[in-house]
Amino acid sequence: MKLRHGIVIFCLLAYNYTANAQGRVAKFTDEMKADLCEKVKAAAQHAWKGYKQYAWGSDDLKPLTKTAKNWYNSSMLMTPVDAFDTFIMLGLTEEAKEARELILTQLNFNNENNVQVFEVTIRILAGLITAYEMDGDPKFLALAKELGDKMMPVFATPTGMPYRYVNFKTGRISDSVNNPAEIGSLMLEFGKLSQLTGDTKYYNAAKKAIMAVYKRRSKINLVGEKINVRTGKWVSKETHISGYIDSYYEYLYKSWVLFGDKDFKNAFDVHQAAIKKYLIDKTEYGWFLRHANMNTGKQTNTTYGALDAFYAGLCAYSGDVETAKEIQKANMHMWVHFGMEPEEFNYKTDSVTAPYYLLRPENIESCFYLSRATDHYEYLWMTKVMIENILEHCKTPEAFAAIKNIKTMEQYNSMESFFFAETLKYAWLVFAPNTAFDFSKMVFNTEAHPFKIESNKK
Ligand code: DMJ
Repeated sequence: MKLRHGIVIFCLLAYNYTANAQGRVAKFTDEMKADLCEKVKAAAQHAWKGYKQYAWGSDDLKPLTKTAKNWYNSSMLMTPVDAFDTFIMLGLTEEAKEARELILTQLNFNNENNVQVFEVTIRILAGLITAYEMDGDPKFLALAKELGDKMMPVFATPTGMPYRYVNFKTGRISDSVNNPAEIGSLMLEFGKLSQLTGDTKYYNAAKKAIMAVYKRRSKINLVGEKINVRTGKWVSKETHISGYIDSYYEYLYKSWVLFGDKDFKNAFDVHQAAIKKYLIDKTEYGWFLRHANMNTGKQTNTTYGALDAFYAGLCAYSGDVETAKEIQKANMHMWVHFGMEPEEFNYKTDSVTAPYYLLRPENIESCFYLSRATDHYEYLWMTKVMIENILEHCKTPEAFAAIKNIKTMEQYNSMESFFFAETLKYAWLVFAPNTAFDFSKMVFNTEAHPFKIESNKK
């Protein structure tokens, strides 16, 4: 991998913010932590102000045209639902009040939306569950239950694996070619709904679905990228830890933490051993994860990107801190090498294959888990670089915008709700006191909505 001209200076600077002349990581003072917490809070307020002014009641703000965007026919309040618990956590009481009021007065599912079950589950169902657990108003739980019930028809397949879409009005389900991430990443939310309502049907359906993927793993314990939920046959045998598969692994581990069900832990351990054996690619810039054939383990591609960066955090969280550190080295290289992380690049040819940055959280998320697992300042320095880059390049007069091309830093007309739910929350948590999030009491879903770990586990 060759370093580009100009990037070299950036990389040297990047190294300097983590290490002093003796090669030791410089101290990160309490004042610096407090200052960064304030900067992140101000960013959340700024982004919310833009949403309020130009997109109130809609799903998202389009920050460059200052217009509103809805995912479907009717708004699902993606931004307020995703943002609500971040505001509570960051102590933004006024903003939390506004989001709460909007959700409780406007959110309903009496419409004809044809929704993607995975996205609506991780953002809206999870956001409502967390809102209920944090706020206590039973209306949040009633909304969560209504939404869960609307989505239950997708599980009615011969394999138990869900269809991707459901129509709220007709209950019609569609798209039988699904993927491990969208199939598996319903477990925390539907399982939690069972705990809160006392009705086991949600837990059972979601468990049958995620375990149906596990059952169809290859002889070398890897899964493919696409699967037909009617026949149970793999449609794509490409394996990796990126989009379409990523949070399937994350939910196996987190479901073990949340529900104490050993089936999840066993499955996670089996996959983790295979991923380490076949997918990790050790380079001088850190450990990347390759793409391969799920049956042979043979490499098919050496692309890596923003979504893959979550894996360091999952390794740290599940106890494999040494692997996590090496992967985070690669993650940080990816960010610093280009001045901001690309959606995807080829780490062997050093070429960017998708040049945009969508305000994604995964790299910072991994720093959060690693900073807790190691107590090292290094991950605070890394987060400082990333969040300051975001504040510098993505800020608009009204809110924040994604980047269309990280080479030119031209902005793109999108501010995804996960910027509130995850990117800002994880960045703030990295600098906040450890008491702000207690791992023995809470688990984050894949959109960083915290769920309480019940003592009466299933
Ligand atoms: C989020 O919706 C979730 O983190 C999901 O698991 C992956 N994609 C986005 C953030 O990048």
